[in-house]
Amino acid sequence: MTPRTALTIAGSDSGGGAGIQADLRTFFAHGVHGLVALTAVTVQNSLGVQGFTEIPADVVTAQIKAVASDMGVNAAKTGMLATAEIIRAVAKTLDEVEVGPFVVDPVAASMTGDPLLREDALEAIRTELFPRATLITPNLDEVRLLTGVQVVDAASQRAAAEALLEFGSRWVLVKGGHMQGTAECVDLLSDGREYLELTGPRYETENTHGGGDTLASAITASLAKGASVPDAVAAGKKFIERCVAEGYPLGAGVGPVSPFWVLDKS
Ligand code: PXL
Repeated sequence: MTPRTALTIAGSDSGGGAGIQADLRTFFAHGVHGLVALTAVTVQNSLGVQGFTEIPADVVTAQIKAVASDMGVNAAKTGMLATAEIIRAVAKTLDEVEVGPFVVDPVAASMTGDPLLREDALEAIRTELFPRATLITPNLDEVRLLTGVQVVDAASQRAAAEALLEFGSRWVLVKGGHMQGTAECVDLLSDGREYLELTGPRYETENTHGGGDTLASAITASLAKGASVPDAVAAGKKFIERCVAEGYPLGAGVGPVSPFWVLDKS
């Protein structure tokens, strides 16, 4: 049996916790074959990102076309895109090939605060990628960078969702995990008609590296298998909760979230 496929258009994390490494193991954990268009190579460990080198935009395009034309892509996601040139190349390529539902995780910086995007590139994410996206999945720092809205409560979270939908995605998931002083993590999913609150536990852990990537790729994997956006997001939230609960220390800084619990199932 040929499995479903999902494509990640993202960067490599030498520490193996985030980026394509997180995406591929999340696809695997969902029984989905992972495809990759590599955008950048980061040099990093648990203490931070020492630097990155981007892949030439035409090579990013060629990777997407190679897999889409031959193997087929049932769903795709973007993570670290590094430059405005790569973002424009991805947008143009997605108009030319079929990739199914398309999730944009607007990665701007690492958990340690190191930039993963050149400065002029945020505007390109808003104008080139959001209008093509089935779903966008910003955290609260990215919401502030993209809209200027500072989310502090349910009302500002809803205002942020409305502002983000103006950029043209079908759905937005405003992730509440970074909200201060809340006992639970409340994410808001909306297509402008429905506003769905997803509430889950907040775990006391330092080891959350790769959490955003893992959630976006879990959602993408479910979409590749034919789930609706609300079902894929609900399943993705359950998956990331377990991965956060089981994150482990590795190195002196921030350890990764862990999908190892799926091994218990076999
Ligand atoms: O979690 C965001 C992210 C995405 N992609 C790469 C990263 C990180 C965070 O460090 O390194 C390659």
